[in-house]
Amino acid sequence: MRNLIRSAASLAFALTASIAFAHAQLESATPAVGGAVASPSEIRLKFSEGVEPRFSTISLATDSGGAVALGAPSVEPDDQSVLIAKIGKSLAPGVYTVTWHAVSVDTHKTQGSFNFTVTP
Ligand SMILES: [Cu+2]
Repeated sequence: MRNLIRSAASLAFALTASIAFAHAQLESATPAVGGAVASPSEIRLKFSEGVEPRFSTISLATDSGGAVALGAPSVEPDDQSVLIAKIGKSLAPGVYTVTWHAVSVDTHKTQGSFNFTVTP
């Protein structure tokens, strides 16, 4: 009986864990996480599931914390898991921080940030 309770508990935990993983996690980005690129024209974030562009945000900041203006986020027409924001100007060389808040199609919220470097 004790074993049965224990396996029921671990099954419940496994189910909870798999539900937790069903949120929009960042799978890849362009510019890449930690990458070094020439001045990019947009930021593309690939998530593990579809996201709602109206409720999701991408922001970009310089090394000194200054905000860089971005266009309103959108998703790829044929792939709702790719969130895109256009960068309105060319970026000076330096380290930039992307901060994102995603609301997935199941309304769950995730967030994160990463750096990339713009090369001269
Ligand atoms: Cu979720």
